[in-house]
Amino acid sequence: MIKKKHLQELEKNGYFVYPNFLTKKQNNKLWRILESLPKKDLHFSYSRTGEKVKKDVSILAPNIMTYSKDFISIATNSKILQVADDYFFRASFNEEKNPYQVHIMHARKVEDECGEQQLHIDSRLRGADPAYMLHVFIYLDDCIKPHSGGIRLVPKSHKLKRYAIPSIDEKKAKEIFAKKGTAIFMNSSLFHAGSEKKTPGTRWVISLVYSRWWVRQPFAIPYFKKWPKKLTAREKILFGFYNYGDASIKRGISARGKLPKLIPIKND
Ligand SMILES: O=C(O)CCC(=O)C(=O)O
Ligand SMILES: [Fe+2]
Repeated sequence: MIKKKHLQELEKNGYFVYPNFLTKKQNNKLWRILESLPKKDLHFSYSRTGEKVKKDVSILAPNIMTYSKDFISIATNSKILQVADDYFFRASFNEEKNPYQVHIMHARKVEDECGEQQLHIDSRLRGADPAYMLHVFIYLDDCIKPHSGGIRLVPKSHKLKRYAIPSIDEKKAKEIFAKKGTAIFMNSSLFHAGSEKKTPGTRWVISLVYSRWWVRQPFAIPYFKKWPKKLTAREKILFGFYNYGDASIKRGISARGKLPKLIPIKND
């Protein structure tokens, strides 16, 4: 169960770690689906140097919710929505009944050896207030010791009005050692990075990101043609189906209801 202390940690430190978010069975199923994706659907990147050296290759599986309803269930899981409600209803407007959407959902694999990433933020907005993006990383492989490719984070850096500076921030970075099935909830303005991997085998992580409804999704999720199931109304809301002007006109309904009065619920 998500507790108040988790939400407080997210606010104060910019993250919290939630062990056993997935059962072993769920974890292994998701892992197997990812491993069986056709090579043509994967993106290979050479993180540091741009050169094709084995040590730096990482593999990205984009838009994984289109592969299996199991990924849809993760993205719409009540444990996550409980956190997202708390996170996004803050500083939203009275008229906004659904203030957030799935922003992006992908999985990243590093295998055997891979170099570390540099500390970065994916939200692009440093110290964003109100927070407008929320990351949920889910380990699908154990990262319980150094060099297994865990994620490192700089606690409290979500409040800084600057980007990461390696010479200052690397020494404050904390690597998250945890078993597979663990979820790391993170304010997307927190400095973080994948760490170096030297152990044999895979390290898959799901990156599931939510944003306020008015942020442009990097992939226009409602326009995907292939879904593994018919989406429920609630799932459509969460995947941002009503956040596109033209889509809502076609359906004869208004995307967001009345335009909000420009007064936030709370003055924070
Ligand atoms: O794979 C990881 O450990 C983190 C990935 C990440 O933060 C990113 O690619 O933006
Ligand atoms: Fe990142």
